Amino acid sequence: LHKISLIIPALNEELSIGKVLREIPPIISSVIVVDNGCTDRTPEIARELKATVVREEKMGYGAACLKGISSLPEDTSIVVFMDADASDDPADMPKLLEPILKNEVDFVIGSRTLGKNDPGALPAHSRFGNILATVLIKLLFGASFSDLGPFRAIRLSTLKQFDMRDVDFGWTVEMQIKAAANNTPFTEVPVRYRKRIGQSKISGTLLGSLRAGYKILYMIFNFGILSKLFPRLYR
Ligand SMILES: Nc1nc2c(ncn2[C@@H]2O[C@H](COP(=O)(O)OP(=O)(O)OP(=O)(O)O)[C@@H](O)[C@H]2O)c(=O)[nH]1
Ligand SMILES: [Mg+2]
Repeated sequence: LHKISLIIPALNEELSIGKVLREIPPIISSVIVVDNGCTDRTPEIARELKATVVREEKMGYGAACLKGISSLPEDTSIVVFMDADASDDPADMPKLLEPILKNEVDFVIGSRTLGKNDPGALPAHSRFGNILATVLIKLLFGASFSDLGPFRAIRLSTLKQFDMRDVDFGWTVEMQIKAAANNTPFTEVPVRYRKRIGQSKISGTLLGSLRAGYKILYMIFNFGILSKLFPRLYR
């Protein structure tokens, strides 16, 4: 039987974290909220709702995810990542996990471009960035993705092989590039994307979007070129 753990990186999401945690379906056996330097009530609310709360002082989405991985219950076999801002719909979780539970793949990305989006949930520049990034990944690695969305499920053994490094916005694309480079069996399932609750921090701000976009492209070129030159480093 699989033990499925959920990691939720959170930076000041007190307006949404309660709703997110209340909607988590029973297929998940443990929930870790990574407090990435919150100055609001996010960690208290998460604790009240019986999540395990761990703190990561080093800022950054990837840093928070890495902390979550190092805090997983020992018997975890599958890990799900989901944002804390209520933009991902926890009701999609069984659908997201199904291809792994059926032993068809090791990694599943929740695709927001294949799924239904609430109006304005996925801004035009995010769509554009997704297309650019996924086309480049296809050209450099031959793997077809339709999104770099944060909502995803992966076997823990596979994730450990990836030896994830990026500490900020390159995290999601790093996982996908490594899946492509390692020929990891993966698939995508359509997920719903909702308008986030609370203050937008990346996609809704110009600076945040530019930084994230730059980081994502840097990751793709770095791995895309270096992994071809030094393939052994990437296995
Ligand atoms: N921006 C940011 N988010 C973090 C950090 N650490 C954890 N997070 C959490 O990571 C998730 C994704 O960040 P978001 O700010 O929602 O990023 P986004 O979805 O690209 O853009 P917006 O929803 O428009 O802000 C959220 O649950 C954040 O609370 C961090 O250092 N920076
Ligand atoms: Mg968000």
